[in-house]
Amino acid sequence: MKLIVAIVQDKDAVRLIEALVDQGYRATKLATTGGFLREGNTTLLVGVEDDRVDDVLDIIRRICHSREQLVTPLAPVGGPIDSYVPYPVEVLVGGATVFVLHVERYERV
Ligand code: 2BA
Repeated sequence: MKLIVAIVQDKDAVRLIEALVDQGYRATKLATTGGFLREGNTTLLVGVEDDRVDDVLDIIRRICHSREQLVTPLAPVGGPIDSYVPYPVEVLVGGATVFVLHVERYERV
């Protein structure tokens, strides 16, 4: 068995959960925050048999889209703040960031 940990954008999360549940998968949704943008994103935990991993990844690929997002860098620590002009820069946010972990043991009590 595998645990799929998928970090996705909030905009894609509802459709992704619906698609997973429609296909008979069990999923848990966590409200998370990206360390770089410090903005909300969604982490899904999906426990599946090994032979279902690729199907779940296909569903994630189909639903989750990359988007460009503007981020304004913070002033450099210790640097001159009065002359610092924060220009927004674009970053490309996934898609999805997916980890597939081996599950040692799974029980539903
Ligand atoms: P954030 O950490 O908020 O990152 C959002 C986007 O900012 C990233 O998109 C990436 O394009 C950019 N970015 C992140 N760290 C950067 C850095 N040090 N320098 C330049 N650009 C940077 P994604 O790569 O698609 O990541 C989306 C979210 O997935 C991340 O949100 C984070 O919550 C999670 N994530 C990505 N890689 C991870 C990892 N190795 N471990 C844990 N979480 C991860």
